[in-house]
Amino acid sequence: MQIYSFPTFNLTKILLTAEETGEPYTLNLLDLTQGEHKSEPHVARHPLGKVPAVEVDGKNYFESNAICRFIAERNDYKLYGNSPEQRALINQWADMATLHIGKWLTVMFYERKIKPVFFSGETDLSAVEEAETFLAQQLPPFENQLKQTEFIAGDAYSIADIIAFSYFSTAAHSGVDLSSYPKISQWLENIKARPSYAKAMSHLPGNDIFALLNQQ
Ligand SMILES: N[C@@H](CCC(=O)N[C@@H](CS)C(=O)NCC(=O)O)C(=O)O
Repeated sequence: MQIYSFPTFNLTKILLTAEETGEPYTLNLLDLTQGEHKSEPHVARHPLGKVPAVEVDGKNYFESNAICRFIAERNDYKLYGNSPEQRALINQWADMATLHIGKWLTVMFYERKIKPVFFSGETDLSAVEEAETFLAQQLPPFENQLKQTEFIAGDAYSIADIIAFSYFSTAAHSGVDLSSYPKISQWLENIKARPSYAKAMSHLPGNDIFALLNQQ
């Protein structure tokens, strides 16, 4: 599998899934500052000129969550449950993490970090306030679930954990305080302690998905 991306939390999902399942891959880093993600060859991979995108046997695929499911299915459904019921739970938590919590964590990350650092823009305080309001509603149910099960969709580590983790990994950079969520905080540390995390990060400059951001 050829992966095309610049370092971003959506790439984290794919790298962790590939490392956990044993999917062989080559990471091709695109230079964001040179606009390589908007170049003709990349737009052929991703019609919106976004990252990540992957190529397998001459075919291109985009959308990071869909790619995680694809990798898991190619590897005997590892990280993706043993039954339609298990997959329903995994998809449910992955979608909740993406469409709700992840959406607001992304707003915080964009407004507080990406916009000021890369675009010299001013943080939109009303957008931050809206995101904080929704996160205050949506984080407690996630915390409660982790009080009941070791992983977000049950007793097995799955792509739901990986997808959710990738959004949560932005929190420290956006000033989102998770200290009142001890289960979430511990779950994040446990994922970082897995060998797959260090292996995935070893492919990135600075061994960190956010190294580029911190250099700016
Ligand atoms: N839902 C997409 C999000 C893709 C996306 O927005 N990628 C961002 C980086 S995280 C990007 O390419 N931004 C550059 C741009 O839109 O020009 C996925 O999960 O793959």
